[in-house]
Amino acid sequence: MSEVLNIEKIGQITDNAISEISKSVSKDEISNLRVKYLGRKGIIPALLRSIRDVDVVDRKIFGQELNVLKNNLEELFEEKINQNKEDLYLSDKEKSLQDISLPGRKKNVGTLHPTSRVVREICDAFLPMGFQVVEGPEIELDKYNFELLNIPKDHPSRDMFDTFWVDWKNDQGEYPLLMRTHTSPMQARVMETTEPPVRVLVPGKVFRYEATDASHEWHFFQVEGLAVDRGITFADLKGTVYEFARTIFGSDRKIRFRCDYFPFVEPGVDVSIDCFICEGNGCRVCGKTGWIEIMGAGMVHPKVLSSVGYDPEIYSGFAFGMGVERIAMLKYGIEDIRLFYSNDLRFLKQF
Ligand code: FA5
Repeated sequence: MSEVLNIEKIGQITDNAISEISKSVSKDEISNLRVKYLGRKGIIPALLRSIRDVDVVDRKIFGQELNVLKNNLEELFEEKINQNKEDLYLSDKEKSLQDISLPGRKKNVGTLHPTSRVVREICDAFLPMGFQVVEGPEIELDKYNFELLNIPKDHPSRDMFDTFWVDWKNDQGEYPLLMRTHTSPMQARVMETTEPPVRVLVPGKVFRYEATDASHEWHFFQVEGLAVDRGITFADLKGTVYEFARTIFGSDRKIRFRCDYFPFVEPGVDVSIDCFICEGNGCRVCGKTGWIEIMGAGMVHPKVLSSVGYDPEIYSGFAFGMGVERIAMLKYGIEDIRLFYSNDLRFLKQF
């Protein structure tokens, strides 16, 4: 057996290394020890080089022993550093500069975005009335956004829903994909795959090619509602909307139903709440009308029911689509819708 390398020597080096590493406390000590044992000119590489002086028969066993030792030491250094990372990474000088009497660093905890908060509040208001929440795609087919909702190509009401189109042609040379302009396409998608009774709520983002002002954004959230069954009437729609408005705004707010036109309902209405800023007198937020429109609604058009395979002689239903930011504005007294997506932390932190 060689004078240079023997089992006792490896054992001794192992003991020394373990004891020195476990006693080390600072970043400097650890890195000096790593150089001492594992550095290019360190003890372990030197021993590995000296294997060539060992008898051929013993070479293999020493090689294995040294490699095990090398791996063990690497693991030990790793563990030591992880044990108390912060402490070890501070040099002695850095530690002497630490002032332990300073107050701790505050962790930044995020809050829910006001839109997410209000989407949840809206869903919570409808769940006790038996509605289920479902979601749909933001990039939608023309078929669902328009055609199945009784808005054929070249129908003038498409102008109300100008939007962004995806630059992709199908085999017929058409551009059928768009950023959905409302959550109503989910009416058709749900009815296509479900037998009545249906009672769903669809929160989601919508997009319009629209100039922005205090109450208009080009991207905003809607929550769609749809209920279809035998014998559903306009009174059910009114009762549901009143119940929702009372839960969200309390019983003091005034609610206004007015006739409106949407090709996928008949009759159609828009629902407004009295303006929280001017208390109905007229201001820039309500466009000097005293009312803020929060949703479109109506009885599902018989053509829409037929287009998804429901018999309008048997089934009827109501639908509504509300603007989430408008509800949040009314609920929290926010005067400009553009604040929602301007990423100003002073605004967002209030929620
Ligand atoms: C619709 O989007 C219809 N799909 C609603 C509907 C559903 C009617 C089911 C009938 C049956 P409208 O474009 O009016 O309708 O939008 C609905 C609500 O979204 C409005 O009442 C308003 O609260 C909100 N909204 C509309 N445009 C904007 C906008 N540019 N910025 C912010 N909120 C908007």
